[in-house]
Amino acid sequence: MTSKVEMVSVVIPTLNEAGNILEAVTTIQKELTYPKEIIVVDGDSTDGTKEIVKDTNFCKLVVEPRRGYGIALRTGMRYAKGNVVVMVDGDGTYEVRHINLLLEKLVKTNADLCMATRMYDPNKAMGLMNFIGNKVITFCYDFLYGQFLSDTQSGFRAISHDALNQVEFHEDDMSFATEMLVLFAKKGFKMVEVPSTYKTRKYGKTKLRKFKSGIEIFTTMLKGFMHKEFIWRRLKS
Ligand SMILES: Nc1nc2c(ncn2[C@@H]2O[C@H](COP(=O)(O)OP(=O)(O)OP(=O)(O)O)[C@@H](O)[C@H]2O)c(=O)[nH]1
Ligand SMILES: [Mg+2]
Repeated sequence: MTSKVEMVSVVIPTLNEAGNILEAVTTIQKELTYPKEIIVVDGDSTDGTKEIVKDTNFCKLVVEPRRGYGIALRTGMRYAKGNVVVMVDGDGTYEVRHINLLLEKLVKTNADLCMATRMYDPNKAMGLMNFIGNKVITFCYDFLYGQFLSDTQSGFRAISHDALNQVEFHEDDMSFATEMLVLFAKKGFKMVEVPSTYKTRKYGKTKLRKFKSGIEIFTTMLKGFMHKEFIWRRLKS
């Protein structure tokens, strides 16, 4: 439940995003109208990302040398002081200008999580394989957990800090995003979406290993489902 945004902690994982990070953080600094802190969790990049972040003078830089998207976000969230945490990639692909829309919807619907969904993006910037994989994962997730989300793999989310404190994460890499939705569904937390747009990467390489991540995401979804009381509750609902 989020009735008010007092302060927003924006947590951004980066690994060699020197050509993307400045635009992302300056846009957030300019557009985000609530009291805020911007925490960049860098995986000890070698392309100058850390130096760019330091030079902004408005970001907090945390260096997390252990590999993994989930590890980076979990580390960053430990530093977050806001009552709302926003997570977003530092690769310039999400429309960070829409950050206030996520926060407004979170409060208006009194939700615990608001995600930017890329499924209504008129530019259709998501690659075909990612789009199909996402659709299959999202269909299975909605079916198993009784939700109506359209883009479970979106990494642009506004989250109640209080809700985050009530769950325990274990996933280290890309399946972290799915683990969050699994744990929130099991707690009965309210999850909503806001349509947003998406852009293709202009600089650097993707860190997503599609096959490995796909297996990990399905394992996470099924592991979460395989608890007797949860299956029973789902069947009764
Ligand atoms: N600190 C840290 N950041 C990471 C790590 N792996 C990925 N990231 C960052 O997490 C975000 C998501 O990774 P991406 O490579 O963009 O993955 P993706 O969004 O699935 O793939 P794209 O289609 O290329 O956008 C990016 O900002 C990465 O720089 C890591 O091991 N450590
Ligand atoms: Mg990305």
